[in-house]
Amino acid sequence: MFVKSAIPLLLLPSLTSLTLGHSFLEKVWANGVEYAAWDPNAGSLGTPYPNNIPSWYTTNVGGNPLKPVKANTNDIICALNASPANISIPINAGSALTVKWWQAGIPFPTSHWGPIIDYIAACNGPCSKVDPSSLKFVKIAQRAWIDNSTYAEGFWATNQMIASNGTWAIEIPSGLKAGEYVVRHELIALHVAFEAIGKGPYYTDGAEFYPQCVSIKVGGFGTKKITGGVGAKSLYRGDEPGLAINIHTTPNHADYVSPGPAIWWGA
Ligand SMILES: *[C@@H]1O[C@H](CO)[C@@H](O)[C@H](O)[C@H]1NC(C)=O
Ligand SMILES: *[C@@H]1O[C@H](CO)[C@@H](O)[C@H](O)[C@H]1NC(C)=O
Ligand SMILES: CC(=O)N[C@H]1CO[C@H](CO)[C@@H](O)[C@@H]1O
Ligand SMILES: [Cu+2]
Repeated sequence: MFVKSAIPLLLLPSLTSLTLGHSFLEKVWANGVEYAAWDPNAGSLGTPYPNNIPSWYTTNVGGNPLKPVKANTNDIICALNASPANISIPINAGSALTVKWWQAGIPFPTSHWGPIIDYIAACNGPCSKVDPSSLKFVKIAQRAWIDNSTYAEGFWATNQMIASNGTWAIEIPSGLKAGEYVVRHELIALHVAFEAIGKGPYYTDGAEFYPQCVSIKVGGFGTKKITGGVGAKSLYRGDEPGLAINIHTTPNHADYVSPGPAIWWGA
């Protein structure tokens, strides 16, 4: 939220609601096939939501973050006013779903240090028809602090994603049972997470959540069935040690604990 547009807003009357510098998915790859992702900025200017992309619809113009105050609302599930993609893309269990973040010439602001966490939920039928609030997510991957290099806050998963020009590979668990699933991929930025220290759950300020959802279809003969997942509205409160934290005091965060549940046994 610190990033301001350098472009005089008077020159861009139709874009005055955009906060440039935050981000959303530009592309997705699965089984060697490239797919476009949904561009909410184009959507706000009249581009219809396509019926042949796997990333979910959202009205999140500017790719803005959700604050802890939204952690128990529908928006935390798959971004602001999200609804399901019309297709679920084929992918083999055990292979990578690769996503790419990009907006306004950058993947994501480097000042937005924090973890990258991936979840998966079974749709129990076509994901295009699923009620988002019925999805029960399990955590399949997380990466947070990496080392004490580069910044006074250290080098984090978000910095690694930026260094890879916005791309991030999400391994779909091997042996996952055939069916349609929603992958909930999320960046969490901690640069202003200190604002929530001592404020209790669901505070108006603090850590920034950037969820994005992609619908996939797994084939094959896997046997791992997802059990024990939780609704996305129960993932975070905002006052966990990994969310209400001042990361600016040291580049060493080896003791950092990512928020949310433990990694699923099947991942
Ligand atoms: C970074 O960590 C290394 C050990 O991995 C340590 O030797 C070095 O002093 C640390 N640097 C800072 C600035 O804390
Ligand atoms: C980084 O990504 C942008 C947006 O997709 C692309 O135009 C550019 O060519 C990429 N740069 C490199 C070095 O791959
Ligand atoms: C034909 C069809 O079902 N289109 C849907 C595609 O996805 C968007 C976003 O969820 C829906 O609004 C459309 O109804
Ligand atoms: Cu921000």
